[in-house]
Amino acid sequence: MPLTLKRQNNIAIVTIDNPPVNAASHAVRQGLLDVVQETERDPTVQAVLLTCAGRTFVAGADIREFGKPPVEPHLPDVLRLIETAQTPWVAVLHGSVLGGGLELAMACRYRVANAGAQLGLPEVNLGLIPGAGGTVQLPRLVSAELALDMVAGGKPISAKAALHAGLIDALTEGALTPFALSFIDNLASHPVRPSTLDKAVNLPVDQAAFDEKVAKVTARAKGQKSPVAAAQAISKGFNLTVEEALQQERETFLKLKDDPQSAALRHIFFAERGTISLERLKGQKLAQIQTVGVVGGGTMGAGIAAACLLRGVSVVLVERDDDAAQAGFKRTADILAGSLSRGLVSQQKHDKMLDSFTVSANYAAFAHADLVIEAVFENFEVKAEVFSKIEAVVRPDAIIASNTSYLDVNALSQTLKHSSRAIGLHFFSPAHIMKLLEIVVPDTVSDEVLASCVAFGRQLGKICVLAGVCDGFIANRIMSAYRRECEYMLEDGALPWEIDEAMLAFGMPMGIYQMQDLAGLDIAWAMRKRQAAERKSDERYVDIADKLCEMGRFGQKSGRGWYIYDGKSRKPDPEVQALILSESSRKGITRISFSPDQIMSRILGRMQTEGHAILNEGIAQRAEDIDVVMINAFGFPRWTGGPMFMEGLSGA
Ligand code: T1G
Ligand code: NAD
Repeated sequence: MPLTLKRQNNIAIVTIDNPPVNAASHAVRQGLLDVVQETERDPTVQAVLLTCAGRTFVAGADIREFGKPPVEPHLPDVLRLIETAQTPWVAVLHGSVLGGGLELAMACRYRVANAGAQLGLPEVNLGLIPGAGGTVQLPRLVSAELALDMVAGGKPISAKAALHAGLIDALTEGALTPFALSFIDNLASHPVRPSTLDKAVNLPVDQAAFDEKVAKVTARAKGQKSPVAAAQAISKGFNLTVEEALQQERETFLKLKDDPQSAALRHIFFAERGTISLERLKGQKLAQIQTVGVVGGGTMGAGIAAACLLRGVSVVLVERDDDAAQAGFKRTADILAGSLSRGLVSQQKHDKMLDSFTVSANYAAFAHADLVIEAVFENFEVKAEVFSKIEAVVRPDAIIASNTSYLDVNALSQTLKHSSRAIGLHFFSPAHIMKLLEIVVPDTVSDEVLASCVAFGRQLGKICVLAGVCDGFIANRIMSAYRRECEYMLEDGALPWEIDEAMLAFGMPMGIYQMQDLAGLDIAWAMRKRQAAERKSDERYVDIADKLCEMGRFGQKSGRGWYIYDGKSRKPDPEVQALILSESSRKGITRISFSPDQIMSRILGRMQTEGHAILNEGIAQRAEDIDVVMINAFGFPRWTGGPMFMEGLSGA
């Protein structure tokens, strides 16, 4: 039984212990039901103190139970009993008080927390809305505006913000249970407050402003249903009785639970948490990585340096010369200043980061580095020279990594005397924000180095995915494949802005041509030129992108690419259209029109075909990893579950 009940004088202390996150599984619900019935029958119980063992209070309903037939008692039924109990319940909160866990806490008459607690209703991230009363309870404890943000946005708030908002009653930096017991003692001299659902709902301070917030939620949702449903549940709830509002919420919750979007979002929830399960990594001695060296202070080097500093790792950055080193310092410091100005870090933490950050033009600065990551130009010879310079100065046990986007990490490893310490750590731009880290596994890397880099990636808060060595690994290889497919469609009849529109309508954050213009057309051009020698003669090749580069059109940075840029505005360019039409006629292709669905079906088909090739070659461990990569590298819409999950769903 994941729940114990013990008495301390006239206080009943209930402890839930259901690792890893005390999810409100069937056994926990049954246990709570038994306790509320037992304590309601016992007049000697003055109050019930509800706490959890382990690292967190209840972090929600048990998501693993969602795909199965529901088993009684259902959470809302148990919570209503606690809500209306004669004996007041006091919830004692620590860790992640989320979803059904916060609904349980709000069903208690009082809530006390420790300073580190986070409180939220993240159900929208699983394609759901709260299903045990959260949309009705919350706007009775906090303002309508905050309730909308929390339920439709899904982001948790800190215990301090929760105290300020009226969501919790008291906060402690110290030991929680003694604090809660003395809190209960103080209650004795006060009448027990009404239950949460007996409170009047807090109406919007400014209805017009509130409606505007709801409209923004709807616009931002793009194709995802749950945020819109969450906003509707809150706004409609103002004009309903408690019973009507609870029923409305439950109906919406059950409908969304059976919606493919929720199945997709639950798939990704577990896929992102199960990316690395290699036997060879278990029990490996992990290198402690406290100081990281970075070579190259450009777009990626500065981002990687900031990503490390923001997670408390010291950084030494080396550039070609002092001017370039100072430029690298400034790029990184600008990123940290941005985090400070957005209140993501305190002044104290900001200053501490700058104190643990040094730049130099001398490789000897890496003498104490535990890991050195190169992010210099995407050229094999330049990277090989940098690798040998690093190996010449670092400790024998230091790890040497490359942030290359496409190059052969096996060949690069072999340029070292000790190739077992070489690995690929492929960050995505901007490296201090993007959650994904492709860990590229060369044939000769040691298990200890690999395991240490997985741990290091998690230390940086990254979702780590293992990738084998091939051109572009998982993300860029699939991107190259569907980019080729898009170029075939350009010759066959589509236009760049039509393809981008179709991708945006599908839910991608950006079309492929807009994305290329942002990254710069020259990087891919360099890669195509390098690949030219290996290209099969019978392989279809589209020259349009090369011709744009020969015309000096490298994208936003040159004011023209696939689009024409005038300041912030981006417009289709008749010159590009003319080039595309002339290429079709030069190749004798009769152009046809493409509907958005036809465009997306070709792109998805290509992603899935390349995904299968990657799986067959063992470049990716699982199909789920490909979904995790496409969603976290390119913003493939989460509520689809990813290209491989979609194929499973639709057989597309
Ligand atoms: N159910 C089942 N398993 C869960 C779980 C949950 N709610 N939350 C986490 N796990 C597992 C996870 O798969 C992993 O397993 C392990 O716990 C550690 O998780 C009625 C309907 C709590 C902030 O959305 O956000 O309540 O891989 O690696 O980084 O209205 O987990 O070790 O086998 O993520 O420290 C709402 C989801 C549910 C919270 C901890 N609740 N969880 O993060 O560890 S819907 C949520 C999280 C609901 C009600 C509705 C995070 C965390 P394994 P982890 P972490
Ligand atoms: P960049 O041109 O912005 O920066 C490269 C930096 O390396 C420059 O500042 C240059 O001075 C420095 N450099 C070059 N040779 C050096 C040497 N011998 N010693 C020290 N410093 C040297 O390039 P970037 O966009 O940051 O890309 C860097 C690497 O990261 C490339 O391999 C690229 O493929 C890869 N990458 C890029 C992106 C992206 O979106 N830009 C994403 C992932 C990976």
